[in-house]
Amino acid sequence: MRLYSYYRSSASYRVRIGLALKEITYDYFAVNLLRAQQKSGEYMAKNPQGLVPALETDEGVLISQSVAILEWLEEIQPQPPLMPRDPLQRALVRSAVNSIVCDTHPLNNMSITNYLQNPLGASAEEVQAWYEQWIWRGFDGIEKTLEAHAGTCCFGDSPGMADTCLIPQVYNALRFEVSMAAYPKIMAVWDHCNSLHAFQLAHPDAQPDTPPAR
Ligand SMILES: N[C@@H](CCC(=O)N[C@@H](CS)C(=O)NCC(=O)O)C(=O)O
Repeated sequence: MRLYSYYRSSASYRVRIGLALKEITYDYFAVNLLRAQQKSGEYMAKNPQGLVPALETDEGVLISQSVAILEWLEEIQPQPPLMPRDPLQRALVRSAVNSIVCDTHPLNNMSITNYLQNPLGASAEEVQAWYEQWIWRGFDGIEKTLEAHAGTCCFGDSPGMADTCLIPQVYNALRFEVSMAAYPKIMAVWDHCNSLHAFQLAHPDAQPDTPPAR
């Protein structure tokens, strides 16, 4: 299969973690967001949503949306599982996932923060305040969830769907210098997950399109 990805895209990072946890090999196809390649005619013909990630199956079918891709991976290759078996636990994991992918990430996506600046005229300080506001609102809830359910990972001691979504969001927060002082549980999960090989393979610093270190 082929993954359309950008090294710093957190939604792509989610899928890379899922693929690495399941040890599924894939071809990496870089889509450079800074050059707006996600809006090119060639890419839009494949993925009319014009976003990364997208996963092309061996049959040539293109799946967009990171969580749809992760759920499909879970269905075609259940081991190791990204979701618990118990229905109530599954609902709790989905709740944490949705908090990140529906309520936090979309508000801080590059196209949103760019729009705040142009045409809306927000200053760099206002954009930073916007960014922090939505990260903190989301992470306040996630921290409480982890207080109740975390082990070394978001839910217990095995990395799963919630970790695939949380770790890229923390990466983004740190990249934009958002204070994480109020979130010791989130940072403990961050530290643990980053010690795992699958998360290291998926990290933005380790992708084929990662620019060489200066
Ligand atoms: N809900 C989508 C979000 C995808 C998304 O927002 N991707 C960003 C990168 S993280 C993107 O392609 N941005 C380019 C743009 O907004 O034009 C998913 O989970 O896959």
